[in-house]
Amino acid sequence: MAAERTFAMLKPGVLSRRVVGEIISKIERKGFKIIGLKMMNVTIELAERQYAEHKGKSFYLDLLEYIASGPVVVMVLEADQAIKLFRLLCGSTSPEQALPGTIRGDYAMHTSINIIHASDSKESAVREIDLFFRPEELIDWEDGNQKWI
Ligand code: FUP
Repeated sequence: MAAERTFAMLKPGVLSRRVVGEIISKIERKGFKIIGLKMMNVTIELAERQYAEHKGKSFYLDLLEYIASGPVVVMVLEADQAIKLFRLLCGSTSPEQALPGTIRGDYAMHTSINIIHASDSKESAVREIDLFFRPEELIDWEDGNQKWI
């Protein structure tokens, strides 16, 4: 099966809560290959581009303010079916529906601050990776463990 790439963001608050390592551990333990990783501040302009599909919705302005409110950790993850499997690991958008064991199920209480972002389609993944990473920031390293994952 061809490896797929997806975009992940640990949203503002994860650094304050000191849980960056725990969440990345869950992502690694599942078997995703991290090929891009950095910490950054997101401007309102960048948040607008990331969430353009939600423009006009009731939660849109609060969402932009939240995403720009503190540093985030962004990643590009690679795996077979990375987009679908990573969204499963994150859990439902609403923490009320996210099952225990998922990242949102274990770390989030409210939809508006649901701790993690995961691309929802191939098109979104390509667009979001391109928005947040330059090509030279992605490292396609040799994965000797691939046959076990
Ligand atoms: P997801 O694909 O899981 O990130 O979910 P959506 O694209 O539907 O929503 C994007 C973000 O908007 C969510 F992560 C949180 C926020 N949101 C709200 O604050 N309220 C809502 O009712 C829906 C989404």
